[in-house]
Amino acid sequence: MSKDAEVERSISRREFLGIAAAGAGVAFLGACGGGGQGGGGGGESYRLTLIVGITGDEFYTTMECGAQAAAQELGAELNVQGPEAFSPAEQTPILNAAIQANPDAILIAPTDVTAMVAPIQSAVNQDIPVVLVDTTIKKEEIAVARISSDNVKGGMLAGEALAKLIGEEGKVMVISVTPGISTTDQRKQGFEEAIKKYPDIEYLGTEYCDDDPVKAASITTATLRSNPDLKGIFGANVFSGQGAGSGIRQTGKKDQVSVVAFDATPTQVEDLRKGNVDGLIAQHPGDIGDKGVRIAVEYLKSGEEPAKKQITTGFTTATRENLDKPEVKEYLYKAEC
Ligand code: T6T
Repeated sequence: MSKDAEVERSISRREFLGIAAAGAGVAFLGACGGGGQGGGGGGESYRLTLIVGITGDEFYTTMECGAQAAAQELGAELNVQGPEAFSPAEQTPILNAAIQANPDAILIAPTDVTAMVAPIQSAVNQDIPVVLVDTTIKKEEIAVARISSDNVKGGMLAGEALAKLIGEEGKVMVISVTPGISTTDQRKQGFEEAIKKYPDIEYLGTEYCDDDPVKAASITTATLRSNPDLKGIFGANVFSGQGAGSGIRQTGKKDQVSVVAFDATPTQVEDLRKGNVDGLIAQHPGDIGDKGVRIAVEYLKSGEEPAKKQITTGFTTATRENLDKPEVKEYLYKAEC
């Protein structure tokens, strides 16, 4: 199928996800063997629930793989759920239902720093320990711990990488999801701090795609129409980055515009190979999931919170040059476990 046909055929993300989620709903769980039940590691089989930020996102699929493997090893049972859109309105009823099921602990990636405080507080009020994975809330002290990347640092890494790619001069922009998501807001902050050092870089600001790659692609093509001399784009997460990549593909401007994006899904890796994207900041979602389960089980066993409540996981920068190196491949995201 030609690229243009591929682009023309693109359907709205929600439509795509409606289809995918129907299949993925099954695949999502299936992808990771549907709950540990391993029975190893100390006899007590805790029931854990992981609520991701959005389904159909390989960042969270990879996180689930790490979490399921740890649950298997520790003999815990892990069920995974998530909303079809990265929104507190869709995530809250899922959390409320999970609380009703009274699991031993909940791991959650809150979809908004403010709106998810009260729903998470109600879990804590019912003595269900909560571990925050990836994103956080304003009142994070109510959680046992938080495991995430250092997103400000990640944004600075992206800013430095993009500045180098464009020769430290020219117009750049950021495409992010929506204000109020702790991770992508921190990446934007880090990126802005990094490029401030370069007097010849003109920052056009941030546009939001509501986690829709089709919208991110049209933001890219529209910005290129109004700024035909655009030189760089930072995509703050999977769908912002995938959209920037397809926008560059659609306009054929890959030799003019450099794109650095957060995350490393199979689609993003393909765009990197083809030159529509020039650098990826891969997080380690498998480690976030693994550590989240271990901390939850340890807390259930001992009642002790970890010494440090903020546990920070690493990054791996992927380029066309190092993409096939084993130490990079290891951190590319999975579509299934
Ligand atoms: O970038 C990740 C995650 O860290 C962020 O909180 C939300 O977006 C992703 O899931 C990727 O789509």
